[in-house]
Amino acid sequence: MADILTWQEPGKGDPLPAIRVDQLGYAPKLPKEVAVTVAGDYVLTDASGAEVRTYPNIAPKADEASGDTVAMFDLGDLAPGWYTLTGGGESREITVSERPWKDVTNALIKGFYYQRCDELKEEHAGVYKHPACHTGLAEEWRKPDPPIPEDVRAQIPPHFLKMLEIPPEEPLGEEAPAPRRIKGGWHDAGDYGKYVGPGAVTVGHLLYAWKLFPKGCGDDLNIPETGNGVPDILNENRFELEWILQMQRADGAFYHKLTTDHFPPFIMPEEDTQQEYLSPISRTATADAVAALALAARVYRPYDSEFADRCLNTALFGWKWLTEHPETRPYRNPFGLQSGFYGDNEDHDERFWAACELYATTGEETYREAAEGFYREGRKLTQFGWAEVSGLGALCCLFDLKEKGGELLYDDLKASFLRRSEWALLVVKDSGYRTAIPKTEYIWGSILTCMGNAMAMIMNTLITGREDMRAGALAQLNYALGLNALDLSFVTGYGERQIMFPHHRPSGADGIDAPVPGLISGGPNKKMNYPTVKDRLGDIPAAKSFIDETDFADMNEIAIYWNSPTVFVAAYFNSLTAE
Ligand code: 9MR
Ligand code: ZN
Repeated sequence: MADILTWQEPGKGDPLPAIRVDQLGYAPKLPKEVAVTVAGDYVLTDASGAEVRTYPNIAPKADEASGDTVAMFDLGDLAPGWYTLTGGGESREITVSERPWKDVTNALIKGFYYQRCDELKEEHAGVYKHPACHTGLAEEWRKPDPPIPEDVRAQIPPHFLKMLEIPPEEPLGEEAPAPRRIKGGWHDAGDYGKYVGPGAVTVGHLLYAWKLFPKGCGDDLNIPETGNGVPDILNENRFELEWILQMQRADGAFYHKLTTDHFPPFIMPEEDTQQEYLSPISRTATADAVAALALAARVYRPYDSEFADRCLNTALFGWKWLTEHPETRPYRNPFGLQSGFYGDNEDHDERFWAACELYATTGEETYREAAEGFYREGRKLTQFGWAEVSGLGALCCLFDLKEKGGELLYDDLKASFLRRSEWALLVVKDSGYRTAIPKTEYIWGSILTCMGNAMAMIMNTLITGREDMRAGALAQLNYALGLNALDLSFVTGYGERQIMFPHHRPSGADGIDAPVPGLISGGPNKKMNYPTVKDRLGDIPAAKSFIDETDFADMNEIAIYWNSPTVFVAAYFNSLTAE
């Protein structure tokens, strides 16, 4: 095997290749877009050196996001084989194969297994094995916020002060619940925290990937449950769902998160023995949990009706709490609980998703009415992130409820969805590398924008059959796998030039050179939230604002809810090659 190339600091080392490709290759009957940064004629030859096709007069244009001049073109239909594209004084190998994205899709799903808060056994995890972690008893966080001294208060910006005025939590029961062991769940990201909202959103992406593209989701992933008669993607999601089920408070609301009060240093999970706390509850976490559990009740019913009932009953109890607490009240981190925030001022999108799933699962009118109410407020139907989740509600309406959604939740929503998803394709057309990230949106976790837009384009093509939408979505998978301004695959373990140093504690602490495989990086971040990055990168173009080093969580962390939309996209294209 050729040496793995890695991220290259701009201006250092050899210049990046002028021809950019999907480093895992292309499928015979799907688009094969490549990018080139030098003008001229390009020639494709096959393994015997015979000329297959020429692409004359390719004329790159300036691309603001990357600062490159770049042109993209489709190589056209090709039989499986090895090819060489030559032009602009360079050549690059191109692979065409029947199942180019099969292995990476499986790896992206297995990536969740590696995030399990559990013992990872050698037979499943190989060199990435580790003993059980986070095995202590979790306590409810009950420390009151300390008063803010006047001189400190005077220095706090007004918008932040306003946030501090939000009461940090619902009134707690008089007595603290007994500390208890809460098992399982996925570590969220590069840290070991576990957060209900982001976890539920991740399950949403993955269960819809499975519902829509079962043939693309692989099986036989060598996880502990493999071979039990349940598809492995469902086995893996159940590990998170069982954790979510334990995160409900006695009154029906869900705790926002289960974390230690500080991020630990780069140590293995079993070495992180700090106290774990149940944070205050939040409405967003509660509604997300209700939605994911209601969806799970439908998905798992054929395999295990006891589990499906448990999911549904827990969801119904959570929904009852939500209806008794209709007012929006954003979560705020109590002082001292310094793990991830996942703050969100708006909870109607979460309630919308929850109502859609409950309606789809139970068929009861009250959920339809609730969903319609939240829908009427105007939803961002093409958003799939941890903060704005309306897209998951759209998935439910468009592909599960369908005609049962009626005039509003089907006809109107479909028309509105199709209109809004045009925008995703416009972003692609506006980008030199056909990347679905607007040039101003290279922020922390820009891969989420990219994959969320790809999901919207896939949903569009599933409804309309449009090939331009499908090609637009495929360009995002290509982006993740190296067709980008950095010539870099953002998925650990995959690609000729791949990230090696994600901000991921186990990968940094395990003493093994290769990072844990199947994890996608958050990607370029022009905001450069970490001040030291600015000194390193200076005024670099947005699409190149990236450093493949462990220190930079703001550009090179991994997260479960970045892997999951990537699974959705990869599973779709993998399923197209499975027929
Ligand atoms: O994904 C989150 C990103 O959108 C925010 O800008 C960022 C800063 O608040 O936080 C990200 O989430 C992190 C979380 O707070 C803690 N675990 C790691 C997450 C990924 O970086
Ligand atoms: Zn753990």
